[in-house]
Amino acid sequence: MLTVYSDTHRLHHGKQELIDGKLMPVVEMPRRADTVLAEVKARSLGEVIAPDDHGRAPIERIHDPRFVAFLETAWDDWSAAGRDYDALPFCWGTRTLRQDVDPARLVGIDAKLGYFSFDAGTPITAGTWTAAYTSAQVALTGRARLTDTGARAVFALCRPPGHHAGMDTFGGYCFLNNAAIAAQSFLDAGARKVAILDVDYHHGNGTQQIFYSRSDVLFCSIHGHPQQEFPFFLGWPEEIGQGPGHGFNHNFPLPWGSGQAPWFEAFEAACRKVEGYGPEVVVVSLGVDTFKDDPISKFRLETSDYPKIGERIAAFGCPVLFVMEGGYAVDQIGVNTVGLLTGFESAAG
Ligand code: SP5
Ligand code: ZN
Repeated sequence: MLTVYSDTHRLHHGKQELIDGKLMPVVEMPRRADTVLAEVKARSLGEVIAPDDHGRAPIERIHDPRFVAFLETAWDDWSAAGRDYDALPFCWGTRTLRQDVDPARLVGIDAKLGYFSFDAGTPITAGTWTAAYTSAQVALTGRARLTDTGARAVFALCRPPGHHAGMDTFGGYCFLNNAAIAAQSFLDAGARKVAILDVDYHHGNGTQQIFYSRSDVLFCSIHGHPQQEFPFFLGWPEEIGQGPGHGFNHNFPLPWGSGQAPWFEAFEAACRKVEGYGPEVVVVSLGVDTFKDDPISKFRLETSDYPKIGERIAAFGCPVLFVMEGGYAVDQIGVNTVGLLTGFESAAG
């Protein structure tokens, strides 16, 4: 299996995030991608290539251009305000404040950070824009390779991750929604039905929001129940899509402590939704924070479970783009991620 990867991810290295009410060292660190790449090489998964530059247009098929422009200049605006440490928002326009302010009227960086975000756990640093832009290009290059070569699968080793980023919001360590950008790019290259299967521990709230009213992209997610887990305010089972998207969104939330049996039962139900939809291509939002030793998550999958996930995905029988999302047990995310991919390869033949 081909891997797409760029060292540019290193330019995004936040120092601290707000976690349990305290500023703590970030868990979404460059060494995550290093561990995965090292295992790709150790297991001889296949060739590793650098991304091509597909430009800004495919990003703006998903994200509001004002949001993209904000991300591009956020660090400079923050620096111009005299700050030489990571940028974090602290004030949001929730229910009792105005929801409809034209963002063009928001002048200060603190207002813009609040407008375009939903959490205080996602620091912006000097290299964040370049890293996030390149991460989207990694996914887009994976999409192009899959379309152009007729390969069964490609691995887009994206960092920073993407599935929490909405049409005009960043959060959950995500800035640009790599999986959504790739899914749209498949459609723009001629596909008519794309499914996104999100196996990250957290709900892919950004991906759900982006495609919630559409029937050309099915979204299925297995994740920590929003009653207990971030992002709390989306990911409930009754969210099944709206308007033309009604019936094209499926959430499978599970309680803290869920291990192999309940996880695979929910995963099987999600896989059946994918198969019932009959997509031409599947994008997998591949997080391995479902692992029992993940420092911020509370599922209990074991290393031996990951190849089985890959085997089941291979049974879809259609091309698959794997897009890296979360996973914070840094020493094991390589083994678990590549274990899933080699499980896919052995079953896909
Ligand atoms: C891509 C991805 O996996 N993003 C995850 C973002 C999670 N951010 C919120 C983390 C909250 C952690 N709370 C548990 C603290 C343990 N003491
Ligand atoms: Zn996650």
